[in-house]
Amino acid sequence: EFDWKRFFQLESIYGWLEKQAQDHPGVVTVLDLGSSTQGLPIKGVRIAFGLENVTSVFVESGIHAREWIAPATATYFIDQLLHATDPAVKSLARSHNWFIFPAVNPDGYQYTFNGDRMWRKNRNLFGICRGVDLNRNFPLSWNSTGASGNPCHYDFSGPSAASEVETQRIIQFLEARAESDRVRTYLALHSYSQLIMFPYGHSAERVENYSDLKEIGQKASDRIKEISGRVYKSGSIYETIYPSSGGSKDWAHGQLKIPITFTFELRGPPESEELFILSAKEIEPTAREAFAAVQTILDEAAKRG
Ligand code: 0X9
Ligand code: ZN
Repeated sequence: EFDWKRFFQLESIYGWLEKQAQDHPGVVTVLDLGSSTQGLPIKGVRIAFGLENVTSVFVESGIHAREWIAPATATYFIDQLLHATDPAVKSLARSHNWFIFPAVNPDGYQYTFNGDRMWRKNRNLFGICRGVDLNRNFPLSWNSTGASGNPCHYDFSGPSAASEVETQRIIQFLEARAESDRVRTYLALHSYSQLIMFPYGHSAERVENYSDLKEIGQKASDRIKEISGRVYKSGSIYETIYPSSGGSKDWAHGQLKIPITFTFELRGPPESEELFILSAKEIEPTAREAFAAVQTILDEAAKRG
């Protein structure tokens, strides 16, 4: 049985996605972005209740393998959008189309269960070391800052921009669908640090809608504070966490021109513990506050047109 009381492996997540499609015919479609480096599908769902003229939200989750709270939160989002009885959530679900991909780095995710719990990158082989940090591999100011050229490092940006098939799958999908499906929001889920961040990561340059994103991010943080008392800091990636290039949101915003782009750094465990290993008890409260933040982001974005 699938729930939010423990962490699930890739197969269980994919099985649960298929079940949602069976249970909600005409609303949920399972999509596959294509095969990973090691031949696993990159599955997600499209949720569309069939209203005309809606814009779409794209949720990318699990690009970093060890951040297990991200796929768990993404499936929580799907569950809420399909099953919530709260009228505000029902109306939010219907007023957008949703593309939600819980585990865009399936090789890495699987490897954190059967190899190394602390694995971050994909599993592509480069001589004696493995893995490209997919969140350094996107083709906007690729490899300019906060990324390594060494395949043995945790933040290896890859041999070239968009060298990795996982990166290419996301890019191809969005290049094909962003216009036609009117994707106006791109959300990425990570852990840990309790941050709500927007572009850019590669430079201090302010995006054209900086003040909107700053205000929207602040409202989302305020909302989380109300819900759980947790403090999430908000600001641009560059000014909030650390400079980094080749991130998916920088590309989605700077290249694809998706206006509303946020990266969530979700909860981590207490500082004394291994920082990516969050107790399963934290899944529900973390996902709940993150979903409330998503509601706020979309409500606030709608107000601003
Ligand atoms: O370093 C990262 O990629 C992210 N932090 S994490 O601890 N989850 O690894 C920060 C991502 C910042 N986002 C972009 N550079 N787009
Ligand atoms: Zn991450």
